[in-house]
Amino acid sequence: MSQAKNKSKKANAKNNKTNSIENRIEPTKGAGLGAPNQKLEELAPNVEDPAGEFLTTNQGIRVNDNQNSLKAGDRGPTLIEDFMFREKMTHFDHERIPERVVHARGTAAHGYFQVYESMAEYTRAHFLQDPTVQTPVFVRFSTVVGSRGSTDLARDVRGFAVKFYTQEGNYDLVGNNIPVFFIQDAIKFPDLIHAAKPEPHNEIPQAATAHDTFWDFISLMPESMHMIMWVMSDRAIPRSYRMMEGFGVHTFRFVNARGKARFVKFHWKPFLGLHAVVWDEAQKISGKDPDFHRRDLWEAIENGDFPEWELGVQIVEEKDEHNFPFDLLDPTKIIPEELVPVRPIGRLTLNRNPENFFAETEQVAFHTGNIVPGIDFTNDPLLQGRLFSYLDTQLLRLGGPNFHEIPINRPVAPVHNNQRDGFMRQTINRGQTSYEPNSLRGGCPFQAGMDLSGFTTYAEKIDAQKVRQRSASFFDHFSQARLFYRSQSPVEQNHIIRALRFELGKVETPPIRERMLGLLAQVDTDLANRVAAGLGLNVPKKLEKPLNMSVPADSDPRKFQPKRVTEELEPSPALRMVDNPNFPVKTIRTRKIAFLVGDGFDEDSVNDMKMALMKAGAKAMTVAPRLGVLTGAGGESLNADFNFLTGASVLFDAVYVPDGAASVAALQAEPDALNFLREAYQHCKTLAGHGAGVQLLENAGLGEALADVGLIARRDGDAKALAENFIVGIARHRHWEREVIL
Ligand code: HDE
Repeated sequence: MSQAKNKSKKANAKNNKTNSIENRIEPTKGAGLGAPNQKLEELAPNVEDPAGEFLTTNQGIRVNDNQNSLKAGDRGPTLIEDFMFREKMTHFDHERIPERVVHARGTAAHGYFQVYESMAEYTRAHFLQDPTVQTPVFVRFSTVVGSRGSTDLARDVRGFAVKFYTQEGNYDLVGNNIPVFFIQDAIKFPDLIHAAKPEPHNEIPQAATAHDTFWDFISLMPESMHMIMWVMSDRAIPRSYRMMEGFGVHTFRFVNARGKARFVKFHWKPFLGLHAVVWDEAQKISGKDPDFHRRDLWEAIENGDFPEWELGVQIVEEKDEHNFPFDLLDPTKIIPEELVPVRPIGRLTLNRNPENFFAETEQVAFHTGNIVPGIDFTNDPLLQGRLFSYLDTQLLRLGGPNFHEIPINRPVAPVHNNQRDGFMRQTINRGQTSYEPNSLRGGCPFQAGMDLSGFTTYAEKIDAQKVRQRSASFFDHFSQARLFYRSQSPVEQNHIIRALRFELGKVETPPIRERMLGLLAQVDTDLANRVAAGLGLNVPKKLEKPLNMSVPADSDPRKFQPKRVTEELEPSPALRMVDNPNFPVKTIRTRKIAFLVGDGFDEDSVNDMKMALMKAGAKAMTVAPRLGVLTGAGGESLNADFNFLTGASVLFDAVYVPDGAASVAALQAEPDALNFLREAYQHCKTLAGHGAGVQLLENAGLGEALADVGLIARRDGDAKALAENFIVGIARHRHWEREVIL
């Protein structure tokens, strides 16, 4: 391991010289940047635009009357002859396809990926060779448990699925925003998802794990404990898709042109840093704007604030496979960055929203089996199961074996083979032959040698018996859960505890709660005691022995007990969100700041602050007692973006109350304005008041808190001077010292 460590460190250092974080962090801005996107060009002929066109049937017949069906007399029955009516209604009746069984709720965008420097030493993948090549991508973010119409802010894992349209065919990196998973073997996946989904007898609750069946399953599944720590943390309620990490989760392989293989883990690191909302806020956003994340992504791209991530890799030499205190094939484990650094290798930029949600976002079909030469699988039993599931699920969801012909799924690389026919076949295959070998077409299409990008599987040596077993190296279920918990800041630990109190508090069957406390005690006794205190319970003295967990029939339960690991891993600061050393650059770019205003606002106080925030890349939006045009003290007009019914503090990152006595008086008369301020304060956001605006903060009961770092008041002087401090405050994201730790 130490050699692996040294080597990766060296590689990292070398890379950092050419690509220091300051150089890399400069955002790609503005529409039209980037080389022409080959995938978008390829999609263009499929885009339909009705501008200036006649309404027609699907057969191209122009429609003369789209208001009335054909009837026998104006009060008579509709005639079956009405082909226009029947075609329109039939199409409508068949508009729905099955939603994804998991990850049903999602949103996506186009963009491109560019490698920083050639990775030829590690992989022969074409898209990782040339820093001048921009590879088109389509990226879909999702939640896992909820239905298509559920809220974005559910406590859940987020999917982070990237389809690279490379010159060698499609490569899909179908990841999550959490680097581990609940289970170690794919055969448990249907059980896990059934337990998490709404309960089957009453279909309650939607998009939530806070119910009996989920925790019943988890309490019997100690291997899930590491993942549970992540899902109970703020990682599961991100502020934005643009502010979360992504992970390939499994260990994969890189294979270079000489056939040498190394293990690799993939990471996506967002340029905007890692940020979350608080749970109370998440629940309120779910009511005020269930499309919060979807809207955020869409608007950022429309505004030219292109979301960006850096692709990083952890590379491990094959000879070091067994030198870690965990198994690289176990998807409930991470490789701490302190053991193997993450080397940044390229940048992902999303710069174009889809034209049509259904055609692109809903019909895109990701598959872990879509890989290109230079990348290969490992025997992670979760990955192996996924290799079956994704293709299988597309067949049902997209209606047959030709879903690869749907425009969004088509590679930009040419497709030639002898597969034929099936429902909805689009390709018109010319010629007599549909088999290989053939002489009638000179053997076309040919197989490709490795030098011509022919895919070859890495020849891993396997010499084993067929067994239904799990390796003993998979049986440490708690040490990394502990590592994660102990690596968090106190406020983040508090959030995990409160999340567990919430979730287990919703569980109605007492033994499930108790079993969970027993498992939590294996992770950390302080954690278990604090969760127990919130539930009014005591932590059971001993873990039930042998643990009542899923054990194969005819097996000895004693052989399935979690392994105790005495060697503790050092806390990893890279696992926390607050003050994570990987994200040193604090920015307020793309943050939304609420300006509370009424008629009579002070123009300078509004405009100076607006300018300063805009310069720093944030967006000021006005919230007023009413919609329409407001008039300032000096007669200037200002449009109200929201009133107190359509806007709420949870939809903004910070709040500013500008000067203007009449404006403040109008706000004072609006009880929701004071609630707005109190709620933003409770969620630890930065608030600022200027001139008379300070009075409103005081009237909201925040007077005493004005010394607080996150509350910035100024009765005199200009808004410009105030802005500097305000921006520093917002860049901290939240002022956690305000939070009461219970
Ligand atoms: Fe998935 N997963 N998954 N999953 N998954 C699906 O495929 C599955 C797992 C992930 O935006 C399904 O097209 C099994 C891990 C994402 O369209 C399905 C197992 C990770 C998406 C499926 C897992 C993921 C899916 C449902 C356990 C992170 C959404 C619809 C072995 C590395 C992709 C579909 C999109 C979707 C199966 C576990 C990520 C049923 C059997 C671990 C991001 O095929």
